[in-house]
Parts: sequence; structure tokens; C-alpha cells
Amino acid sequence: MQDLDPQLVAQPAKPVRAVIALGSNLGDSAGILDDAVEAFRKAPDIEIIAVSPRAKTAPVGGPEQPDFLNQVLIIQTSLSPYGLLEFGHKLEQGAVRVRDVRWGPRTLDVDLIDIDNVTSQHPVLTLPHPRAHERAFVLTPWSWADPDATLNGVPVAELAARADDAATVHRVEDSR
Ligand code: PH2
Ligand code: MG
Ligand code: MG
Repeated sequence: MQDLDPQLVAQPAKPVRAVIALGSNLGDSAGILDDAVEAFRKAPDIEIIAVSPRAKTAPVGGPEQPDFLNQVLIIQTSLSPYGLLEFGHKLEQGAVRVRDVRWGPRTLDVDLIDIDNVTSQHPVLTLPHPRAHERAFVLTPWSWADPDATLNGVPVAELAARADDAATVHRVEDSR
């Protein structure tokens, strides 16, 4: 494996804030997201600060595929950025994610959007997430969970309104 930047593997002295985006468009998406949120709740190194409402969203990019359910979690964690990435990958594997088509359908996608404002251009983990600023399916639920959130100094709600997919993001009160 490539060497990681020290900042990606450094464990914080105090828990730091992080933003996680969840997505699913294969299988029982509501149940899969319920299980993912529960796994974050149970993780000893993670405390959930806010869970966004879910959004039904039209797929952005990739082949023709079903709509997604998307959701954002705001957490506090004592994991390193890379530790949190690995935790997300384990959840994806637990949901038997099939990783065959880039941007194609998936049972569970766990993306690390931001952790403690760390910036990284490392190929293993780019921070903040390199496409989050233009994706309403991430930004809109994020703004619901944290109305004051900013990304690169810009209010997330403002970025969400400007995103190409803004009109395709619909809040679901009960995703079952
Ligand atoms: N994830 C992608 C690509 N496209 N579109 C929507 N609506 N929601 C997603 O979570 C999503 C996507 C790659 O991870
Ligand atoms: Mg993704
Ligand atoms: Mg991903």
C-alpha cells in the first residue's frame, strides 16, 4: 500500500467532528441505512451528533440505475481519518457491496466528506471529499442536519441550491 500522510493516520488528542454521507440504491435501502446508522451508534470511537432526514435522489453519473436514498451523519470521533475510512469500508463490505461499476448501483456507500477540516490530496483519501461541493444529494441532507455548516468557507445550503442535481433531491419523512 502507498504510504499515507501522517495527518491521515494521526489519532486526534480529543474527538473531532466529521461528516459522513451514506447512500444506497440496491436492495432494502431503508433497512441498509438503518443498519449503517446503528453501526455508527454502536462504534466505541464514534458519537453521533446529528442524523439527517433521508432524501430520495436521482442518480448522478454512472449507468442508468435506480434512485438513491441518501443521508448524512455528523459525528465526533477519536479515529484518525484513515481509521474512519476503514470503518466505512467495513460497513460497505458488511452490506455486501458490489464494487464493479464506478458510480454504479450499490447496496451501501459510506463516504467521508470532512473530518476536522483536514485537507488531503492523497489518492487513498482526498479531503474534503472532492465532489461533495457540487452534489446536492450530499449537501442538502447535510444542511438539514447542520443548517450552519460550511464547506471551504461557503454555506452548505448555498452550495446545495447551486448544485446541478438540486431539483432531484426530495426529503422522505419515512423511507420505508
Ligand atoms: N453516489 C455516487 C454517484 N451518484 N447519485 C446519487 N443520487 N446518490 C449517490 O449517493 C451517488 C450518486 C457515487 O458514490
Ligand atoms: Mg459516493
Ligand atoms: Mg464511496
